[in-house]
Amino acid sequence: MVLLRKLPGMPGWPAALGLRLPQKFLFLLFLSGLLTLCFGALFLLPDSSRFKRLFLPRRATASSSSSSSSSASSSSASSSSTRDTDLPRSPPAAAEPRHASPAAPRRLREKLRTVARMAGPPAHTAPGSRQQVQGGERRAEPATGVPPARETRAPLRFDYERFRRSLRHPVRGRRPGEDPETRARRMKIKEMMKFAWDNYKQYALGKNELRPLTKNGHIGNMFGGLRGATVVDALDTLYIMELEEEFQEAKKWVEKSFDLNVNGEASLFEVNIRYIGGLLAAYYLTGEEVFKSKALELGEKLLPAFNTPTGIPRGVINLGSGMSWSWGWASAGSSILAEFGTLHLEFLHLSELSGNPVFAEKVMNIRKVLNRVEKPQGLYPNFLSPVTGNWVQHHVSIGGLGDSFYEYLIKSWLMSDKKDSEAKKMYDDALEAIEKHLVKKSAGGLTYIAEWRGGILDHKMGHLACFSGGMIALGAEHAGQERKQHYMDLAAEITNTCHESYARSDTKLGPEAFRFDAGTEAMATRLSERYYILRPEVVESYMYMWRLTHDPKYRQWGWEVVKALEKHCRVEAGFSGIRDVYTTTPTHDNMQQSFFLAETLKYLYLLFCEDDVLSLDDWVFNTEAHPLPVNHTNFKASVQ
Ligand code: DMJ
Repeated sequence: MVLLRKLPGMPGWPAALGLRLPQKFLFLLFLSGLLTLCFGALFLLPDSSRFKRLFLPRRATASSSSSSSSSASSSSASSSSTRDTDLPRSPPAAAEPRHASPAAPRRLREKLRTVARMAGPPAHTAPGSRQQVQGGERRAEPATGVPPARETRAPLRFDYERFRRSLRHPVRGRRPGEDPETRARRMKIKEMMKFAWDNYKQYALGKNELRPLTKNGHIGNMFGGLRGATVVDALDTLYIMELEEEFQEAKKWVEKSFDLNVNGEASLFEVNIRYIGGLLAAYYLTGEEVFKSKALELGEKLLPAFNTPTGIPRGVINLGSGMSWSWGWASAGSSILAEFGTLHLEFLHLSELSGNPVFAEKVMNIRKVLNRVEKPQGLYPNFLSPVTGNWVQHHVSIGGLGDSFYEYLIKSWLMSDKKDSEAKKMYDDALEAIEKHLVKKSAGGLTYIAEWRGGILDHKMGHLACFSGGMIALGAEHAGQERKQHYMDLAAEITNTCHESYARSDTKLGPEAFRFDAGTEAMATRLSERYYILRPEVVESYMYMWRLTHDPKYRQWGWEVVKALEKHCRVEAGFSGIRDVYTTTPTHDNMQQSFFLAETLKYLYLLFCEDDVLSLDDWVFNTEAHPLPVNHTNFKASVQ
């Protein structure tokens, strides 16, 4: 209209139509009626939240915008897909919070109701828990992200004492007359932990990792300015090993120096598995409130990463501003399966402890998106667009980029006390597809899991993929009778192959990746794959295989690793990774990874413990080996 009026030589409109005054009046009446109708329709359309946002104050749109969330579909979001593709590391366009809503499919709504029931009405409020950071702006939101339930019962809180009473075994186990050799070996591993901790404390306390050759600390850029990754990763290992003084040192650092008000780009996945996992485990083991409140506060800071059209989080988040990005290296602005698929265990516990279902809602929505998307040959590719919810590339791997997604499916089921049958089914179906398309036997009779690139197999296994022996054994325990032996055999074969990758090296430590082609079996063929960075996956599988079979060879193999670590990785001021496992005089990489204390040493220690220490009946280990309790019972109690 305005344009027409301003055009030179054009009369005003509707004068341009040559209307008289009464006709003009009627025309304007008609026009205003039409406008009113259009305006009203915006509010009645099923997905009117975007328009409502233009007209209503933000606070009022919170629940309605969430109603559109669960219906995010590939088609509706496809137009922004190009932007996401072009600018993988640029801030995303403001997106709606994706909460459960009346529009969510019935199954999801029921699940969320169950989770909300399990969590009870919000009673505990973590610092900042009623605010959600979005795109750098803090705005008020209901803590749950869903309209508050009309609740008249007394509020419930997490009852720590009740939780402890529900455990079936003492956390640190009993010590019935054990054989002296097993005890001596366990004590040796405890000494290694003390050595690793003492050196970290002396040279790098407060930094993320120790550099044991140069005797200083390393900060890196994975944790968005958070410090003390080794402290948080080590807490539960120190506690389990009864290194009391060292545990107190670590706890004191968390109380006095662990600063969450940071402003940097963090990996959502790494912060979750190391920091949130480590803090949650420390809380469940000790009941110390500081661990719980830090975990909840940090959990809140991760929530803005989920503000994408599908609710699939992006991989990188600025912990200060709440802006999130996809990794620059990730195909077409995609999110990584092993990253967004490895949040479930921790996020359910954040909801359990806070009484705030928002965390559970976020991860249940991820599952919903994954259930909806078509799987090529039943397989889960590693790259998914957070904008469209479609796969971006058909690369499938049970090693890096895919690994812990599968682990979290079976562990979600176990952690739910075997009630989450959806997770179990997803795991069973995924494993069946993996076995059908990826599991192979070498000419020399070694079973391995290849990688899949759009139907073409890459006959390679990464060190990371070696966790799968333990996972398959853990799942086999609970498979139907006829499948159980089959999966236990598969788990044993894979664990054996991973052991071969160690046994065939000069150092008796395994390479980062090993191959089965051109006459090679279980050895690295490329220079760039010959390093060992103190990774845990092989000993992790030994630990599960030992617990589930009690075949002494697994303890024997674990002890070989202890000796190799002592010989090749122990240096004057800690433990270091090595650059080449195929030489007896390897050079060191000058890095004591935090997962060495969280995982490698913990799994080795547990291998030489009785089964009731962190019993598999009571605990599941997150992917960084932090124990989280099985939900045997409802831990909530009324607060009078
Ligand atoms: C750990 O941080 C976790 O186990 C993760 O799932 C994968 N890799 C490292 C250790 O290798």
